[in-house]
Amino acid sequence: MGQSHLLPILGLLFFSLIPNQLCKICEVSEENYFRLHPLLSTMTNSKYTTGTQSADVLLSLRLVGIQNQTLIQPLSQQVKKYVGRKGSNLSSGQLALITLALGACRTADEIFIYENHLLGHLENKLQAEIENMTHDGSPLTNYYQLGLGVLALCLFRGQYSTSQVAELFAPENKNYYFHGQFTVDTGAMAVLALTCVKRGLINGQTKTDKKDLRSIDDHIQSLVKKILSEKKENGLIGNTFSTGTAMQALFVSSDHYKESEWNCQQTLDTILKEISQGAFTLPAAAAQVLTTLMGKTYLDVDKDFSCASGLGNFNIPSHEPDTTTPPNSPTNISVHYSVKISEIYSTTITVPSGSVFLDVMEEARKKNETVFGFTVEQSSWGPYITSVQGLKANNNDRTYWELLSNGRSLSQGVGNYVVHNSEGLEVRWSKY
Ligand code: CBY
Repeated sequence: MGQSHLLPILGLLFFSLIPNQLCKICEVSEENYFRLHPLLSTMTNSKYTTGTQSADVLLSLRLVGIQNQTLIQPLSQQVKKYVGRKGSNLSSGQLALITLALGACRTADEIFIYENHLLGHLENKLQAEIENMTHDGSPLTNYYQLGLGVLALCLFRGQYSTSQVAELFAPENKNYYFHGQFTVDTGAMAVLALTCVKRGLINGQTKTDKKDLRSIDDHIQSLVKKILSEKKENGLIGNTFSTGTAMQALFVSSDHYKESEWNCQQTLDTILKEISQGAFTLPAAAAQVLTTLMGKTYLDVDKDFSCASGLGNFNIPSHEPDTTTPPNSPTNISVHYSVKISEIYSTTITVPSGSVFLDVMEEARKKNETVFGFTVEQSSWGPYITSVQGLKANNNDRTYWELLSNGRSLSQGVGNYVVHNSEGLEVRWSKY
């Protein structure tokens, strides 16, 4: 065969290898779609308490290609109403998430992004985050939100400085760590943002500076290594709720690790098992993991690309039978509850079985408002404790109220964690 014949074949081979090399994805096969039903029912049957929760769900439905307008329309309305209500009080990450959801694919929602100058607002919010860091090292919110912000600006061609991004997301930055421990959610979001910026530099959309490109690539390399080192024996990366985002980061950065370093199928199987055990009861949690399990990542957001209909033959469960029906006559359980600042204040509380951490805190407050009084705010992950005994958590000081059970930090919030008989629950004044 002459050279002229070989060239097109080599070209074809080259192009068929590129996507594989840049993006290695394992996803749920069609015969296993039914195992995703619990996620869909969490996402479609919950009452959304915050607009960011709706944004999380909207983004996911659009990315996986669910086109059902009776589901999509109300979510899109809720998100827009929320922007109207909160205006400039939205945080950087909230604005970013809302922009991603409204512009996930080509729809009329795009106009809303531009009419309301969401990108300009996001640019200002990110500058305010960075400004706050020059004072005491911590952003106004957190590094996960900074990652989301840069990701949205990059995907929607907003303004940002690549050298600033390269500097901000250096892996040794303290904001990647809580209690000295690398946070997988935060690292994974940074990898997604940095990969978007890197692609922009390579494709020549942004002015290429070789030094920035090299340092961004080094950061991705080192963050991927840190993410992989948080892989557990069962395949989870970090914990149940960070695994989805971690998988997305690994999907888009497969040129930074060897195939032998990550068994994607094992991680996928463990997540499917966790779904069947009812782990994903929060819309935000279900939405993030659904995107991943359908082989999509936040880098697939493209306002100029028509909305896919990937899940055309996917049955959306209308009313999932409730598998967690409480027993007919609720039995009571009792738990130990304490608030720890430097002193410990303890009590014993009786609640119906099936109660969550927040129920225990409310019972304790009824007993003694001074000692057990607290305030709570809604977040996209459910209620978040902001103060106890009047002592308020503060981002600049990196203080927060940590939840523990028998001395171990919990991986669920107060609205979600179901308490057990004779368990020792604690809210502790902590520094991350
Ligand atoms: N999202 C955010 O801004 C949050 C970013 C995030 C990294 C987030 C986890 C991951 C995500 N996907 O959104 C995050 N948590 C942060 C940054 C924080 C800090 C918030 C303060 C700040 N600077 O903004 C802080 C204080 C360290 C923190 N999380 C505290 C807590 C505890 C809350 C207790 C309380 N006071 O109510 C708690 C319960 C841990 C504990 N044992 O005390 C906690 N977080 C948990 C469990 C979680 C996970 C929730 C999982 C679940 N099923 O409920 C989490 C997904 C998340 C939300 N935190 Co934080 C991490 C995980 O376990 N994988 C952007 C916005 C637009 O949505």
